[in-house]
Amino acid sequence: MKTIFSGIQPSGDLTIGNYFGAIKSWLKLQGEYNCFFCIVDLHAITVRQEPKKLREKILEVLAIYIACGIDPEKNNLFIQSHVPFHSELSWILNCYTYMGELSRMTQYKEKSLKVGESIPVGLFTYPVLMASDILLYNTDLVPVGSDQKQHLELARDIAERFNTLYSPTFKIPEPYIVENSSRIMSLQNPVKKMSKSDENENSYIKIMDDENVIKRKILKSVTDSKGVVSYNDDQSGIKNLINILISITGESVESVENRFLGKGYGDLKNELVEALLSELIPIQQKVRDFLKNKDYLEKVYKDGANSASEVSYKVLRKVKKKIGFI
Ligand code: AQP
Repeated sequence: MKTIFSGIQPSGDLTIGNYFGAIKSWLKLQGEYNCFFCIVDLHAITVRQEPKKLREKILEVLAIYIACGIDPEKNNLFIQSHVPFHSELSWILNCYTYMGELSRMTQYKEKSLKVGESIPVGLFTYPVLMASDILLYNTDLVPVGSDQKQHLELARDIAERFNTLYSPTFKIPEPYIVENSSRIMSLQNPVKKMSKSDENENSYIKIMDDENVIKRKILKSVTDSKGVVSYNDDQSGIKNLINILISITGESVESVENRFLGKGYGDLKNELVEALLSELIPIQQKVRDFLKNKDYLEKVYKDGANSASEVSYKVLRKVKKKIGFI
C-alpha cells in the first residue's frame, strides 16, 4: 500500500473549504492507502493563537475528522506535536534549506504581509516543517491544492539534496491530485480562497455553523447582475455556489445549469442552503457527541501518536546516522 500524508491546521474553525477540499477527499483514500491524517498544531502557532481556543480546536478537529467518516481503525490520526520527531527533523532540514528558497514561497509573502512588522521566523520556515511532516513517513503521495504545490516542490528538493549529499534516505513524494475536489472560494470575494482566518465572517461557512447562520451567509453571498445561473469565470460568485452544490450532490455542472434555466439566483441559493444543511447537520451532531467522549478521543490520539512515532523514529534515526550524530 502506498502512503499518503495530509493535515489541517487547528488555527480556527474548520470551513467547508477544509471539508470539501480536504476531508471529503480523504474519505476516498482510506482503505486504499496507508493514510496519516494529522492535526498540524505546530503549524498553527506560526501565527498567534489563544491557548484555550487552540486546545479546544485541536480536539474539535479530531472530532470532525472522525465525524466526517475518517475511521481511526483504518487510518493513522494523530496530533503533530505529540510526535516530537517532526520538530527534530525540521531543525535538521533547516540546515539543508536555503534562505533564497524560502523567500520565494508565495504563502510566506502573503501571510507575512498580514502580521505586520514583527514576522515570526516560524512563518518563514513553515515549509521546512511541512517537508519534515511528509518525509518522516516515507510518504509516496501528498494530496495538494494549488496553493501547496510550491511547498511540496520544496520538500522534494530538500529530500533530493539530502539523498545526493549522503545516500538515498528519503522517499521522494509526489503530488496526488484528488479527482473532482474543488477549491471553494470566499463567499464575499469569490476570486479569493475561502479561508478560516478571513477577517470577514460572512466570507466562510464553518462546518459547525448553525442552521440560521449557514442560511444567512449563503443568502448574503456575492453574485453578479447577469441573472443567469451559468458556470463561468465571469460569474465567479455563481460558479462558486455551483461548485459547492455539486461537491455535495455529485451532479454535473450541465445538469445544474439546465435545471436552473429561467430560474433566479435566489432559487440556487435556497437549494444550496438545503443541501448544505442536510450534509452538515448530521456531522455536527456527531462532532458534539464525540466531544462529550473525551476518553475515546484521547485513546484515538494516543494510539495514533504511538504508531506514527514507530514509523517516523526509524526515518529520523537513519537521518541522524547519515549526518554523523552518535
Ligand atoms: N477554500 C478551500 N478550498 C479547497 N480546499 C481548501 N483547503 C483549505 N481551504 C480550502 C484545504 O484544507 C487543507 C488544509 O487546510 P489548512 O487549514 O491547514 O490550511 P489552509 O489551506 O491555509 O486553510 P485556511 O482555511 O486558509 O487556513 P488559515 O486561514 O489558518 O491559513 C489543505 O488540503 C487545503 O487545500
